[in-house]
Amino acid sequence: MGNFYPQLSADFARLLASLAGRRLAVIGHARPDGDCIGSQVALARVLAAQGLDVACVNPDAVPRRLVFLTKGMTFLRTDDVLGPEGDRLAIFVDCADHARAGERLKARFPAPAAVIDHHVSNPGYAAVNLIDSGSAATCEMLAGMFLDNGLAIDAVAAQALFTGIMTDTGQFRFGSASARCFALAGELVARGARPAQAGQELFERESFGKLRLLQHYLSTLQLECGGRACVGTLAPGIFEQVGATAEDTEGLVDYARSIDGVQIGALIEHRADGSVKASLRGQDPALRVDLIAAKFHGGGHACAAGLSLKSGGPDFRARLVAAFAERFAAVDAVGHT
Ligand SMILES: [Mn+2]
Repeated sequence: MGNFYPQLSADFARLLASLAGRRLAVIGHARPDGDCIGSQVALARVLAAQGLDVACVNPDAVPRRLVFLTKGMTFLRTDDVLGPEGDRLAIFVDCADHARAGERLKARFPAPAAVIDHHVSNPGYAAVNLIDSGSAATCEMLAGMFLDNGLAIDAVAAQALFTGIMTDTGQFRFGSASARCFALAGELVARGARPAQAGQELFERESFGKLRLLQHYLSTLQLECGGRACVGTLAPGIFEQVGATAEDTEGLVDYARSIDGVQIGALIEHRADGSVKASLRGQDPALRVDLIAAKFHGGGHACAAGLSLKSGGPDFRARLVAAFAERFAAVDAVGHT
């Protein structure tokens, strides 16, 4: 038994004791990723093994490529919990802020029992706030806390946790992939996680529409800030045009960042209703792309952040590039990167 999270694991044990006999909702964020779904599956299974009535709740559907983690699990949508089914104590996972689960779930569960998350921008909006921005993934935190507390992790939960750590570390490539990540991944494989299955489900089952969306995104890429930033845009209607879905945008922005010399990659998504969404990826944590996102009411991590505006305005791209330039100047001034 390791001692992965001495303080958090003690807090988690107290939380677990306080939940006895309660009905629970394990809530994830909009456009759920591997870490979100993996956290929900694993936490729900461990809580259910304690005899608790648990449902997972998401504002959006489980993405096609993550369905392999959720077989046999109860995943509800926002509408399902607006009535009596929603009389549950809420635990939010991987949600940097309360509204990441959507305004309706936030309103339905105004006073969460707990939040378990690794986003640096998380303000702590629950009664119990288990937050560690030094962790690569919420699944890493959960795996460590389960093991520290001697809680059994079955093969399904192990696969879910492994997948969350794998996806949030970019297949164990990002700077956040610590010795603890690898140690926990080993523990999870020993308990039945199957790396080959996770890799196959996630990366070898692309839709044709996804590749056509990528083709379009690549065709829009432009270098900015003297080649230190690269921005690509998706125009309204592009999803219908190429036969892709909103979840197919996942990973596109990484191509912009992957160019030699580019320190910030961006994906701007314009919608027909005038709203705009942007994903930012930084090469170096010192760039703090979450601070850039925050200028547009967004947030996230030092190397991965996003924002969403009801109305971007015609000059949104220019304003975003200006914010990049400002950030580069600030970072250069203190001698980073
Ligand atoms: Mn995460």
